[in-house]
This record gives sequence, structure tokens and C-alpha cells, in this order.
Amino acid sequence: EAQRSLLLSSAARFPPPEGARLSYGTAGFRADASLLRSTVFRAGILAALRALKTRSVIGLMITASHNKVSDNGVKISDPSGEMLSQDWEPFADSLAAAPTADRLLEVVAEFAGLQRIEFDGGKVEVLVGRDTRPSGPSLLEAAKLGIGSIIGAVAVDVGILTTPQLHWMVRASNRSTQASEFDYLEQLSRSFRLVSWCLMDLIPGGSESNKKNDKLVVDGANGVGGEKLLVLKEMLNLKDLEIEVWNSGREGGVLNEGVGADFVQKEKVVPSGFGLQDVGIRCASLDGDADRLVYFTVPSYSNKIELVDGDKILSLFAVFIKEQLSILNKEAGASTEDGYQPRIGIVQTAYANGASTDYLKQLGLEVVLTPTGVKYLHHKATQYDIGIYFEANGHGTILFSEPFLHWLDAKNSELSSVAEGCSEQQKAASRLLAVSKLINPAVGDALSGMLLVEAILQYEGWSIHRWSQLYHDLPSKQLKVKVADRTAVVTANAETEVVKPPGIQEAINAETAKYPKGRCFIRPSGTEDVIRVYAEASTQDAADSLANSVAQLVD
Ligand code: 16G
Ligand code: ZN
Repeated sequence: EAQRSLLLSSAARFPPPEGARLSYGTAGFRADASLLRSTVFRAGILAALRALKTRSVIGLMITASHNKVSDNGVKISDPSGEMLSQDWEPFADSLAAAPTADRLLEVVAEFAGLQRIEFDGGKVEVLVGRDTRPSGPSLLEAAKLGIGSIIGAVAVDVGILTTPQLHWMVRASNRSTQASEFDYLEQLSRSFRLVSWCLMDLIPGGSESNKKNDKLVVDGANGVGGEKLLVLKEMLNLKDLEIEVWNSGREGGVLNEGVGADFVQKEKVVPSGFGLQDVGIRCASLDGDADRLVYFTVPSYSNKIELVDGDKILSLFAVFIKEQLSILNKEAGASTEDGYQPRIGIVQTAYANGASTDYLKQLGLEVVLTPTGVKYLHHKATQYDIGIYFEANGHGTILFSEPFLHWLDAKNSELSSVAEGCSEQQKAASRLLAVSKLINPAVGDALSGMLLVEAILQYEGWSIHRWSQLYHDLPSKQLKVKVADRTAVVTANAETEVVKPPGIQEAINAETAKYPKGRCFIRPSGTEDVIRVYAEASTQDAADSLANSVAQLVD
């Protein structure tokens, strides 16, 4: 009864926006910030119920990532740091859509009954983070009131964070390890030092020769990532690598405007603040909430960058891990009898450049595609001992299974007890263990991903150009088409095939067949009211033309 009246009275303050119907899309609710107070309040209720149901710490992140500064959004992190379990999404939608406070109460009561959620006064926490958007503070208040309207749930304001920091903190809280933002930064800098040490000092045939050249210039998208990187840089106190941060937000530029990983990857143009002074230098770009990372170089002759996207980061990680595993296995052949063969899985989406998929398959790796959206890729990657996933847009990470890590640990100690000095095999085990500590296991994380890229490039002794030449991207083109109802398009096979409306796929096939190395697919966006078109072919003109003709089929 107390619960009912508490919920009713707070809900009355947050009527849903008129004429807007929001849905928990690929990455939570997202809209113009002025429409979001009611939705964020309700997301607070959702997070509180999720915390009661799981009896764990849950996260609520207020961000619209790479979208424009006037937008905002909200998404929930599950106890493991993963995205909200998909079976709760329909409930999120009904909560957001409830037209009145009374109806909201009914929706909550019904769902709580169904899920057997008990309001027994047990205390649970929801960590609330936000990015640097000016609408953040007001939405934070809405989230806190939503959480506070469920008895037993407590909102903990963890301040301005990157999305991956929040996911990491939720995961760490539930493993009762140190879980503050400082702990995150500590873990990153400590494990980067460990990785550098393992990769440099344990490098095959010596170390010093690889420590050279090194400067990295980072575009912080005028968002939270740039600011956090500046703090991390202080903690790292690197000698062999100079990190410069542009667009940190401290200089007053607008979030995501002409800057950031999404802009760089889609437009392939030099971000604002970068120019001739950066020619030939290794550059990286984060998105507005720092869960995406791409690299690039600035050529001297044009404002078109040379892009090193998520597919290439994935390839770099895959090459390195495969190398270490084969060192382990080679010598293991003779000396070990456990016969354990870890399974590596590479997870991509249909947006992965065809050249990357071919390259990875040629390395003998198992490559699978999932639909777009971190939740799909992440889930697939958990099914391997080492699952490496990346979207071309730069979101991705490496997941190590618990049994594999135990095996590595055991291997590591076994080897150190038998070998005189340090065998190649033991070095490989140490390297992999170090990597597992650096990389964020909850979600793609631009900061930890960047540190790993830097360590591997040093280890391999590769410049960004050498890295970029692992394979050559096929020219590609992306378009979006505004449609009345994007849900009319239904896809299958990881979005590579249209099943509805009938006939379209045949027409796409017929167009695609006209182009050498042609590949093309369409899919409804999960974040905007559009149908997206992706085309690839052997020349840029061909890719453009294929995309255009398929876009006309959709119109
Ligand atoms: C969201 C997804 C991202 C995906 C993008 C596709 C998460 C955390 N983010 O930003 O992975 O690439 O949506 O957008 O899942 P679209 O559906 O509009 O093309
Ligand atoms: Zn993002």
C-alpha cells in the first residue's frame, strides 16, 4: 500500500510526452532530451525492479552516445555489466508508454507479479551515471525519483562517466571487488603497465628496439572520454608513448559536432581540431560516451582520412591472440597432456568490411555474424573461450571464458615451476593473462581498447600504416532512407537478407549481381526512423551506385 501511493504520487509528476512513443531500441531509449524526463523516470523504476529481481547492483546510464548534443538517452546495465536482458525490453516499452500514473501502477503491479518480485524492504542499489550533456542533471533527477519510488531501491549518483566505466563499476560491485571510478582507472593503468611489461620485456628476441616513434593524438569528441583520458594519462605517466588529447571538451567545442568516432568512421573526414600538424601521426577518435574507438591518419593532400576502423582493431587483436595461442600450443604439443584446445570465435556484423571477413577466415579463424547491436555480438562472443567481437563502427572487446582463464593461470604456474628462466610458452601465457586484465569484459571500451592497441603495435613493432595494410578495405557506401514505417522491413540471417516485404531481396540480388565483388543489404535502424542501406563493391563509384539503386528500391 505504501508502495502504491509512493509510486502514484511520484508518477503524477512525470506525464509521458505527448505524441511521442519511445521504445527501448538497440541501445535503450533515445530522443530529443526535452522529451525524455518521463521516460528516464520510468527507466529508473525499471532499473529498481531489475535490482530487486536480481538482488544485485544495476546500472542506469544517461547518454545518447554519438548523437547530437541536444539528444539524450537512457540504458540499463545488468549485474554482469552486460546490456539489460532482452526479455525485459517489452516491459521497458510498456512502462514508457503507460499514459497515466494509474496505468503505470498497473503495468508495474502486473509485471512484478509475473516476475515474482518481492517488495520486502531488502535494500538494493542502482548506480546512475551520465555523460557530459547539459540535459544530464535534470534527467539524473528524474532517474533518482524513479528509482526512489520503488521501496528498497537506492539510487547512487556516480557522476559523469563513460558508458564502459559505468558497466565496469556495476560488474565490479557485484563481484565485491573494488568498484569506484578510481579503481577502474587504477586497474587500467596497472594492467597497461603489466601488459607493456609482458609484451615488451617478454618480447621474442629483446625489447629496446621496439620502443620508438611514439606519439598518439586522440580526438575526444568533446565528450566525457577526452576528459577521462587526460586523467588516465596522468596516472599512466608513460615514457615511451606521448598521448595528446584534442577535443577533450575543455576547449569548449560542441559534443560530437564534426568530431568523434562516429563522424570519422561515417564521413571519413579529418575531425575538427586536426590538421597538417598531425600528418603522418597515429590518431584515434572516441565517440561521445567513449564506447567506440577508431584510428586514422591525416594525409597531407586532402581532408579525407585514412581510416582504421573496428574491423581492423578486431584483426589486430585476432592476429596477436592467435600468435600467442600458437606459441602456447607449439611447445605444449610435446610437454602437456591435457589436450585442451581453446576455441576462438570472431564475431562481426553485416557491416564488417568484406575484406576483413576474408582476411580473418584466411587466418583460419571461425567468423560468425550477428545482427547489429552490442547485445547480440556480446552474447555470441560469450560462447567461446576467447570471443573477440567488433562492429565496424569501433565498438568491441575481447571476452575470455572463466575456464580458459583458469587453464591459463594453471599453465602459467606449472610452466614457471618447471622451466629454467622464462620459456616462450610461459611468456605467451603471461601475455594473454595480462591482456585479459586490461580489456573491459563488460562492454566495448574505447580507453581500454586503445591501450591494448598501443601495446600490441609496440609489441609487433608496427606503424599504423603497417597495421592498416593487413588487408585493403573494399570501397563501401552507406545511405539512409526515410520511410513511413521502418518495421515493414524484416530481415533474417544477421540482417543479410530481407524476408519482408516480399520481392525486395530478389531485386537487391539482381542489382548486386551487376557489380564485381558487390555486396549489399538493407535493415531497419534500431535507433532512428530510417532504413539503412549498405553497399560494397570493387570501386567507390560502383559501391555508390549500388547503394543508390538499392535505396530507390526501398523508397
Ligand atoms: C547503437 C548500438 C550500436 C549499433 C548502433 C546501430 C549499442 C550499445 N549500441 O548505437 O552497437 O551499431 O546502435 O544503429 O548496442 P542503427 O540501428 O541506427 O543503425
Ligand atoms: Zn557510444
